[in-house]
Formats: sequence, C-alpha cells, structure tokens
Amino acid sequence: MTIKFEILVPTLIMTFIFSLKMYCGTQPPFTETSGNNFMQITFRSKRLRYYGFSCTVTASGSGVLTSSSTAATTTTTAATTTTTTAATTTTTAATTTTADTTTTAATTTTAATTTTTAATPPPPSPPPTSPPPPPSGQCLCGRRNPVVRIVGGQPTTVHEYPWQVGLTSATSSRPYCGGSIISNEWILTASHCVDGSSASSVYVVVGEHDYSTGTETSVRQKIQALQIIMHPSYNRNTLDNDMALIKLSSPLTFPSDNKIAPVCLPDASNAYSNVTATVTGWGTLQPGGIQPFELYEVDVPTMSNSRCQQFLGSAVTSNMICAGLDAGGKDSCQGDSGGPMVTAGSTTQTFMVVIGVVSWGYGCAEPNRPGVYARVGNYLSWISTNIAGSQTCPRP
Ligand code: 4AZ
Repeated sequence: MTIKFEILVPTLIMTFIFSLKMYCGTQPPFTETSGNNFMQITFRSKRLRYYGFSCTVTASGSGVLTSSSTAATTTTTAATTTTTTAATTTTTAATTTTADTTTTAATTTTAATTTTTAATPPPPSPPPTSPPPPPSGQCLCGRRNPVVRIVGGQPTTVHEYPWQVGLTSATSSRPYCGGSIISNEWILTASHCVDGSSASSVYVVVGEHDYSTGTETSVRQKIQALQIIMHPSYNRNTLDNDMALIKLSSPLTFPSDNKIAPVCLPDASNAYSNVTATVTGWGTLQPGGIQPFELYEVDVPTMSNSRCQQFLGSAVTSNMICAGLDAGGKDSCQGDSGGPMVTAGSTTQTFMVVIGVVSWGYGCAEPNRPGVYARVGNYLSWISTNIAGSQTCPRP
C-alpha cells in the first residue's frame, strides 16, 4: 500500500511525523509505503491563531484493491474530517481534542459503521426585549442592543453584543480570537487563545463591528493586555478548563448608550441544557474558509453533557457544554475561540448571561458534531476571586 501526502494549504506551523520522520512546512507531495494493508498516519498542526492546514492523503495498492489504483482519499482541513469509503478500503480520520490539531488517519480493509442519534432541538427563544436604561451613573450587564458565521449565521448589527471583544496583535486589526467583557478591567476568553503569549503582545479590541473600517463605530478602542491568568487546571492536550482572564492595561468606562458593556455571569446551579444560545465572533464562515470583517452571530441549541458524549465521547468533560444541531449547519468555527456563547438570563429575558466560551469541535457545523464550549458556570468563584476590585455591573 502506498500513501501519498499532498499539502494543499500549509500554515505557518505544521509538523508531520511519519515513521519517525518529521515533515514540516511547505513541501511537494511525497509517498510512503507499508508492507501490509494497514497504515496509520498522525499529523499535528498548531492551530492557535492560524487556520490550520489542509492535507490530502491518497491510499493506493494492489491485491485487495479491485477497481482502482486509488482506494480512498481523506482530505483534512484544520479540525475538519472527511470519511470516505471505497469498495474494499475504508479511510477514517478523527481529530483529537487538543489545543493543537492532531489527526489520525488509519487505512485498513475493514468497513466502518457510523451510528447517529436523532433528537429534536428545542424551540428557539424569542430575543430579549428592549432593555430598560440604567439608572444614571450606573451600569448594567447583559443588555443586548436590540434591533427592529460563524457557520450558518448572519452579521450582527453594530454594537448589538456590546460585551464582544476581539484579540489581536499589536499590528493587526484582525481578531484571531474572541472574548467577553465581564468587568471594567477584565476579559473572559479561552486559555488556548493566550497559551504561550505574553500579556504585552495581546491586544483587546472593544466596541468593534467591522474591522476593515473605522467609520461604523466611534467607540472602538484597542487596549494592550496587562496580565493574563490562565486557569490553573487548563490542559492544553484535552482543552479541559479552557478558560482565561485578561486584565486590560487601562480600565473601560461603560457609556450610557450601552455600546460597550459587560455580559452577565450565569447561575451556578443552572446546567443550561436545551436552551437556545447565541454564539458571536469574527471566525471563519466555513472550516478553512474566509474570515468575515463583520461580527457574526448564530443561534444553536445546547444539550446535556451525556447527549454530547454520545456524539463526541469522553473528550467532553463536565467543564464543557455543547451546542449544535444534529443536522449540523450552524456552529462556531476557527477564530471564534474565546468568544461568548450567551443565552437569555431569565424568563423576562432582558439580559444575557455568558454560559460558554468557544473552545473546540470536530470541524465546524458537521452533522452530529456539536461545538464544545468551556462551561462558565463551573468557574464563577475562580472568576470572582480574580476580578475582585474591578467594577462589575449588576443584572437589570
Ligand atoms: C477553532 O479552531 C474552532 N465548531 C473553534 C470552534 C469550533 C471548532 C474549531 C467548534 O478555533
């Protein structure tokens, strides 16, 4: 059996390990041969801040293969997997749950079976109603500014989600991750967005909508980070506890027009299963696809962790919460990481609480592959201890 590797969209950091060999960067296609009908390939891509990689693996051989010299082709784009079944050969690819993307493709002559579970998503909640104005000189959390992808979503209106921030470098206006304002000095984001970064190299953009223009908002600010606190139990291999706090080098002032405002924290006792949640971000509209200039939103139903584990297995820990349609089509994607998943905070729905931080997934918007979010409700005391002394805003 011969395996041919073809790198279609190599990114800045990519490593192939094959037969104890390393394959790095942009190189022409190459082949590897095994003496039997089994070959396992593991490839890793540092996906943080980059779009990952696209790799085509073509298996060919003789003997067990009857009709074609090409038995199966697996194309993997960053965290996306495609499973192809040929007459006598099955190629499977599965992406692990690490901060880096690790994909294992095994080619054998055994057929594979895929089991899917059907379920009905909850009915969507109506959007929060128009919020009351805050008492003069005070601030309130979680008030979405009403209007009369992220995959499968739509652009937001300007300042609709006033807690949304983007993380950028000093020299770029393009957000590589998202985050949420939770007090006048602190941003909630994902640990994997800041892992390995010094605070001085991270910039937080608030009041942003379309990062290609400076004309649609007058309140945009780009603020250097002063301190990064990654959760002490963050595991970069499993993405357990994928939660971090960024302290701003200059505190925010929350304007009375609510164009910059914190999101509310969730209730500790609420699992937020089977609610309609909204995810926002400047992430790609397809895996490996283009990143929009405008902030996007998408509504996805949450589910219980046991149901999510039926789809994604034990990689889903109690510190995570999953959301997505069984049929796929709506999801967060690359670049949305660290950003908020919010839901209505009460039945009166005049404020929103951040129940998840965009963390990981098997690709984006694939059927039976919900997106996985760090479960904010599990970190309320860690958050309040660390942000103590800053200005928080009460619920309306
Ligand atoms: C990412 O690579 C990523 N579908 C974020 C979210 C999801 C997948 C990938 C969830 O940043």
